[in-house]
Amino acid sequence: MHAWPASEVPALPGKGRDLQIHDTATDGLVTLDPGPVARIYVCGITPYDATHIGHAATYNAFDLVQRVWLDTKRQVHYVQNVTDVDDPLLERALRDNVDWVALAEKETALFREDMTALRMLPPQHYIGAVEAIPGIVPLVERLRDAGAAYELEGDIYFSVESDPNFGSVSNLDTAAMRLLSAERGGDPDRPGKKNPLDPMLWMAAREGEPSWDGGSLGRGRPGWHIECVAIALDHLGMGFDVQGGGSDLAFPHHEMGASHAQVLTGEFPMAKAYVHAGMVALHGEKMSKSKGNLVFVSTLRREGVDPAAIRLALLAHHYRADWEWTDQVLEDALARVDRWRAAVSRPDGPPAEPLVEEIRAALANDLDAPAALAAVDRWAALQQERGGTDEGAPGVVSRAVDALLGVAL
Ligand code: 5CA
Ligand code: ZN
Repeated sequence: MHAWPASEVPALPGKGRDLQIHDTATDGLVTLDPGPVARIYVCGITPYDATHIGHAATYNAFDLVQRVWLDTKRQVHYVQNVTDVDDPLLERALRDNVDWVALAEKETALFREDMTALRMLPPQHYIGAVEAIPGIVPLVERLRDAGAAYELEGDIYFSVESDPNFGSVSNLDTAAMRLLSAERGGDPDRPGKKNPLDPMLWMAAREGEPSWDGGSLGRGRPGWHIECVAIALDHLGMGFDVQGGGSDLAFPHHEMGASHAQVLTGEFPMAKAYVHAGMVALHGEKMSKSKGNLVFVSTLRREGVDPAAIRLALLAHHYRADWEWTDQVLEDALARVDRWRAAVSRPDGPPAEPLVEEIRAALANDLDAPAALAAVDRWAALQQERGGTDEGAPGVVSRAVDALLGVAL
């Protein structure tokens, strides 16, 4: 499917630094050394209630990763999926008595609008689960033929015991994995499974639900984890630089995906870094579609909130932190946009180059956007209090804020 238009990324004087980022698998910072083309896969939305501030915060983190890479004069190959068929989408369509295809299309269209307004860089490949089915079926067949998958009443399950590295992404004990599996789309209590954690690869057609030709698998639809593996391997191959998502994807989604890929290719790991963003809450609870405690980007936009302020509200929190959306967060961001705009709207000002280096250093250090914002705040305050004589400095600052933070002043 088509993604959304790219906003221009201004070129800056000098060159950015290599990105050091937290990897969930090793629970430490890794310095990534991508080749001339950095490769990133970011898990996309399940399109039934998009785009809430939690989604936006997660995509903001991975947009920053790309902006750091682009600033090191690399190209970026970015792939994102859309889980346009899955249980929660079908359940919502049934609840609201709407066609599931129409629901997915509507929410995906809204997501594109929100991403465009927030100046998130688009993926080169934006792939729906449905369109990926022809690539998913042969992978499931291969896993089954290799003895890594088995059938249970027509459904096909992946055997986690077939992967010697199972557990290496999330590093959780069995009890924790079992709990999260039940919470996040798994079915640990289904009788007949070899291991309660085994995830579904292919679900046999159910009465009243959409299904596709699965060749030797029979009619059905794909499981969630194999969807992302098929799309990532097809467009990026093994050993890409970053797989990204919110922290609720570390287990089971990224763990299972890593296992599928390992058994399929015999290679390890699928991604050099597994990077996870913190969860955004509202009224003390994680913003989630199932709970319904959501603030939508599109609602804010309709109310006339400047997308640049929404983006600054996201950037004011470290991507790995869990944080809470409040009116105050938005007010602070609105005030910050005003201060920054006033500061760059003069022909001269304090020197820009040291600030550009500060922003670069902050982002290269595990995407420390709050530190980058603080540096711009200091420059803007200096401009406000004393001004400066460097001709063109405000223009450089404005371009740096755009190129590195995705905020158009
Ligand atoms: N389609 C799958 C991924 S393949 C999925 O998880 N979709 S989603 O719509 O539920 O979430 C999309 C992304 O937003 C995921 O990376 C998820 O971790 C992230 N996300 C969801 N809720 C929040 C939240 N409250 N705070 C931060 N990120 C969130
Ligand atoms: Zn995914």
